[in-house]
Amino acid sequence: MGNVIAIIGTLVIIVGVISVIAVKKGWLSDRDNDGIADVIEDKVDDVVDAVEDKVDNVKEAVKKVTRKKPGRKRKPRK
Ligand SMILES: [Ca+2]
Repeated sequence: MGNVIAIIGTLVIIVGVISVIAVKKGWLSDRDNDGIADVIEDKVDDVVDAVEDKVDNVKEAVKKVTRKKPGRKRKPRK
């Protein structure tokens, strides 16, 4: 798991560096001039939105599972 995070982190840094270079060279547009290309910002927004949706779904699912349901008490052992 640590390796996966390291690989993703490395990829993010590489993409970030390429992005900054591409913006500086004028290959990619950058509407807010923060050095991160618009295409990448849009992609990151999409991914963040998707992840938030997934997190919400998981939270809802957990709530459903952990919610106490009336009339579903465990039978007492004899
Ligand atoms: Ca930007």
